[in-house]
Amino acid sequence: MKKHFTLLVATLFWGVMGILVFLPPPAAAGSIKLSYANFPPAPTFPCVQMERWKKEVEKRTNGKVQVNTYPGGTLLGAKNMMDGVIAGQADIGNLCMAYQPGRFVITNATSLPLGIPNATVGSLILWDLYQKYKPKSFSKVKVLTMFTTAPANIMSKIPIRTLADIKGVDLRASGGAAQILKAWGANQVGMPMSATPEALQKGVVKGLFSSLEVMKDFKFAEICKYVTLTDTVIYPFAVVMNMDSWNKLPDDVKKIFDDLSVEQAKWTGNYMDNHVKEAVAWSKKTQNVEFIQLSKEEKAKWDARLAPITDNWIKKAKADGYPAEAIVKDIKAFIEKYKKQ
Ligand code: DTR
Repeated sequence: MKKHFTLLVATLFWGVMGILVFLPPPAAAGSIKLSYANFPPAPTFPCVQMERWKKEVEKRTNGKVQVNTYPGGTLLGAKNMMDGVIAGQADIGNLCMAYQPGRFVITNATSLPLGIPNATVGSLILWDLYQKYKPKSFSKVKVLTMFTTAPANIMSKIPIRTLADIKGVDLRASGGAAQILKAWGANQVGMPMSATPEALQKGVVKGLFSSLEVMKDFKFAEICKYVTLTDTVIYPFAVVMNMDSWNKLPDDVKKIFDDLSVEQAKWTGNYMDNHVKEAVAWSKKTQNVEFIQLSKEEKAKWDARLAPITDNWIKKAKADGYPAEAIVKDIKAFIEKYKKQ
């Protein structure tokens, strides 16, 4: 009996040891380290969403993945984000596609004046569009999520109430929004958001065209005492990952990242929409900013100037080999779908 017992214990012992020897070691906390680059300063919305993604990933992987974030262009800047990630200078990067209009033709079509009402709807539309067309411009990276800003408005040092007021005024915008400023007769100056505070300070531009949360996050309300409400176009963003870094991830981590894609898009859109409201209230209350609502007749004139933009885009994109009509039709259909929800 005693002999049998000893044998049993020995068998169990060596059995367990055997299993331990052949099992892969459990992944230690922080065993996968990923760098995540971003171009604007930490308090702005692209970085707020980055920190939220980091927190969710670290939580959902039980700390197996550690994400080290680099805001403010400390690892990669606005214009070399995509190529830097492709080259592996960062594992992950967040880019504003509007800064390279010719590179991201399909996804940048979301910044045509088609009436995207807010960032939540915009972000979901952009993600659907990406999923449907899987543009070649992203073939060298893994796309983790996409999102958009809220619609753009004019923030300026001088009041802009009519098309006559905006004529020839130096205003900053990029990508699709740039064309819109030009159509209204402004002197459009292109630069990433990260370069805008200095340009405003030095007087290189008299204002900018963007979503209004920047009034608070960049303290533009201290300089720009006027906002002309146009609620026109959104700016699309993408979060991309180096393909080798992605391929090296274990399947359970890949699944966690994939499960987060659309959730992160929606979270960011929602954060942006709420934050714009906060920034507007703050600008009115503490900075005495005047919010100018265009009269109906004036607005009709501004809208009429935008009418040819989509048709011109279709012509050009078609000539370049893109299914341009279908893209515009899809964006319009996605707008209706999400507006209803
Ligand atoms: N509207 C785009 C993108 C943008 C909007 N808010 C922020 C904050 C930080 C960086 C970029 C942006 C733009 O004007 O560049």
